[in-house]
Amino acid sequence: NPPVLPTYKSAFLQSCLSGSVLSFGTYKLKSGRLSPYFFNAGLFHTGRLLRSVSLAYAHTLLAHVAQNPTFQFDILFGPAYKGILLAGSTAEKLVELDEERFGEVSYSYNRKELKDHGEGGVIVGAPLRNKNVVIIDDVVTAGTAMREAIEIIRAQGGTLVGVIVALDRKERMSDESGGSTIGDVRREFNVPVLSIIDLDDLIGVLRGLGDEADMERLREYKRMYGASD
Ligand code: OMP
Repeated sequence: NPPVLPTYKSAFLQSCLSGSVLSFGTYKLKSGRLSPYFFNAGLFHTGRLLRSVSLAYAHTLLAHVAQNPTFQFDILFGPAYKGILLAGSTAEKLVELDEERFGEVSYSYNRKELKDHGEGGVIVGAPLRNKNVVIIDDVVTAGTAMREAIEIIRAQGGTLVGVIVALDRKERMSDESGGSTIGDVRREFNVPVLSIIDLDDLIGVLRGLGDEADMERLREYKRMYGASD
C-alpha cells in the first residue's frame, strides 16, 4: 500500500496535477538529462494554485519547526524570478498559520539586472546581512540554481540556515557521484534541505491513479539518475 501522505502534501499534489504543473512526456532538463516528467512552477498562475503551493511550503516549514524547536530563521529568500512570488506568498501563509512565531519573518529576493540609481543594490526586501536565511525555490535537480542562490546569500553577508523546495527530484549530482544533490548540499553547508514532495511521492501518486505506464517510466528514470542516499 502506498504511504498515507499528510493532507497538505496530497492537496498540493492534487493542485499540481489539476494545474498541469506536473506533466508527463519527454523533457530535456537544464542538466541535459531526458526526463519522463516535468514540474513547471510557472504554471501556478491562478490565485487558487498560488494559495495551494504557498500553504504547502508553509506547512512543510511548520512541520520542520515542530520537530526542531531550535530551528529559527529571519528571512525567506526567493531567487529571481520564480522564487520572488514564492517567498512573499509563503511568508504571508506562515503568519496565517502561526502569527506569534512567524509574524516578523521577512522576505527578500535578488534583482537579475544591476541597478545604478534609486536605492540600488542587488537585494529587494529585507537585507540579508547577519540574518538567518532560508532559500525558497521550485525544483532541485543537479543543484545549479540552488548553489547560485547560496552564493548570493554569502556575498550579502547572510547566514544560510536552510533550503526549501517544492520538488526534490532526488537525482544524483553527476554520473560519477551516486550521492544526491540535496544530500551533498546538506553535508557541505550543514543545513536542512526540505521539500514538499519528492520523486517517490510522485511514483506513489501514479500508482494510486493506476497509471502503470507513466509510473514505470519514472521508475526507469530513477534507476538511471536516482541518487543513492
Ligand atoms: P538544477 O539547477 O539542475 O538543480 O535544476 C533546477 C532548475 O531546473 C529549476 O530551477 C528549473 O529552472 C528547472 N527545472 C524545472 O523547472 N522543473 C523540472 O522538473 C526540472 C528542471 C530542470 O531543468 O532540471
